[in-house]
Amino acid sequence: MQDAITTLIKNYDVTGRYLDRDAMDRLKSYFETGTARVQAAAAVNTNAAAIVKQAGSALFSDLPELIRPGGSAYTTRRYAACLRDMDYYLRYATYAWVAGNTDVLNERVLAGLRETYNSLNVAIGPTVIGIGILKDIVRTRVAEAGIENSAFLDEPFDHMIRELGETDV
Ligand SMILES: CCC1=C(C)/C(=C/C2=NC(=C\c3[nH]c(/C=C4\NC(=O)[C@H](C)[C@H]4CC)c(C)c3CCC(=O)O)/C(CCC(=O)O)=C2C)NC1=O
Repeated sequence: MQDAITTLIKNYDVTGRYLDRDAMDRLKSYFETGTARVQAAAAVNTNAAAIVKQAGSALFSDLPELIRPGGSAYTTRRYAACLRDMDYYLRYATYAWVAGNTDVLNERVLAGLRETYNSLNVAIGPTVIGIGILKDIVRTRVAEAGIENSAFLDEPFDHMIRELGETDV
């Protein structure tokens, strides 16, 4: 698992370079957003259950066929698995904010996920929509918590949407 700092150091170490101006700028921007990253994670943390519930309601009201017979969230077991997955996406997004890096998502969330979903007949398109809904709710909540300087918020959600949404893998 990589974070903003280990990734940077690794890149410089590979070529035996001292940290230069560019490295300083990148580190500076990471440290400058550091408090906001942790605050955003804390704001989500205390509201996680409500956020997941709200996102689930929005997803199932946008796509009611998911919870009808034949839908991929039909039956209580699958419904619960879907909300649990949404909770995973949310929790790992907060890790990625703090790490300043999306590597944790590749390693812990996205690896093999598409294959799992395909083999269990879980709809990927609606999952991508669900992650987008989570992103919007989180943005609103973090803004309500008065956290500024939060340009990093969308990044992990966009990363998961991009990786999961790709159709050519
Ligand atoms: C931390 C990383 C991690 C992830 C991401 C993860 C996902 C994950 N979701 C699963 C199932 C599932 N995921 C869903 C999800 C949905 N159904 C829908 O209609 C919606 C579109 C969507 C919710 C947004 C469903 C319904 C299942 C159950 C499928 C089945 O067993 O029939 C499974 C199969 C095993 C299980 O049921 O637990 C995995 C591994 N597991 C992990 O450990």
